[in-house]
Amino acid sequence: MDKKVTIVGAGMTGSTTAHWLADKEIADLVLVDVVDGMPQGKALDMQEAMPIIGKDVTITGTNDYGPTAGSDIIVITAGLPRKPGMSRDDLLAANTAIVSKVAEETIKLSPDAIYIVLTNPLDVMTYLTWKKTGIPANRVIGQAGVLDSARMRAFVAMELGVSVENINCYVLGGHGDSMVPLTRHSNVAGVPLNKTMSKERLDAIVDRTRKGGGEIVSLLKQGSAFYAPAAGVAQMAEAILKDKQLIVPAAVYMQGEYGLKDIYFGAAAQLGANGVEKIIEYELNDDELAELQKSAQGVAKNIAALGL
Ligand code: TXD
Repeated sequence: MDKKVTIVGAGMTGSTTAHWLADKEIADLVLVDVVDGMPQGKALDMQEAMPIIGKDVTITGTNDYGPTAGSDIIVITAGLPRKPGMSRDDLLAANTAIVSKVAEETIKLSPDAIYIVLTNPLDVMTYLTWKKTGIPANRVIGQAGVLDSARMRAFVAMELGVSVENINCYVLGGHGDSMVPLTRHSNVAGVPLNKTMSKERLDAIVDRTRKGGGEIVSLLKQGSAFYAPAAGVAQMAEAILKDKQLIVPAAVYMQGEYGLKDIYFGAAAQLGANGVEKIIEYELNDDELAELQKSAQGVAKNIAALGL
């Protein structure tokens, strides 16, 4: 393949991202991890699955960065996941050290790469990656909104018994409990969401969406969600590699949208060969805007704590 995607952190989300991407047959894959033998073992196992699913993808596992050289996309999932009872912000200190190193090492060998960050706390780690790589902000994107919106879409589909393909939901804001599901802009085959169910049911879906990550963490008891987050990364990587100009909610660098500046934050972003090609700004009412700004304050506080 003439495209290469590197995934740093070959744990649950990293290896599952490789799995979804291999199935799309759009790039060769490199899995990097600090654990001796683990990325090599997972890569080889996945490589051996390729004849079965009929995909000509080369998957390499490594503990050093050499094989990552010339990557088109670098996905960062390296870091600690949440344990039950932890918030995403509790991961800040440990993951700052890990993500800084990963960003600094990878950019040396792949100066033209576009970064997709997954490590939590997501908005802050995306900002950190942008700073540590020193590349233009359009080439650093955080994955959260695709996942949060997909959770909401899944819950709406379960409620209404309608195909997930008919359901459009948009969750903006920081990737935390203050995220902002935009119910007014969400719809089922064009019908506004609030016309499809009672306010009570819709409120319950909004609440479940906000707590969606925690629901999985408490069920799994160790680690956090991985199938859906990884599917989100794979969709974003595909949009970039194929220059699809696909609009998805993602953590992007805000330059005045919704009155926000100098933070990475969840907004609708058009993804193409240059990474973030455009940010789409919705018309929000005063309540929606206030919720977004409140969410932004939490992210800004953590970004300030990085002391960059
Ligand atoms: O939507 C989202 N953004 C998220 C984010 C959804 C799910 C998980 N989210 C976060 O991603 C989670 O809170 C964590 O911060 C990361 C990774 O979660 P994952 O579930 O994949 O964690 P694992 O299975 O522990 O994998 C992390 C791997 C593990 O194998 C470590 O050995 C490795 O990261 N690791 C490193 N790899 C390379 N280099 C360094 N320095 C390193 N340090 C740890």
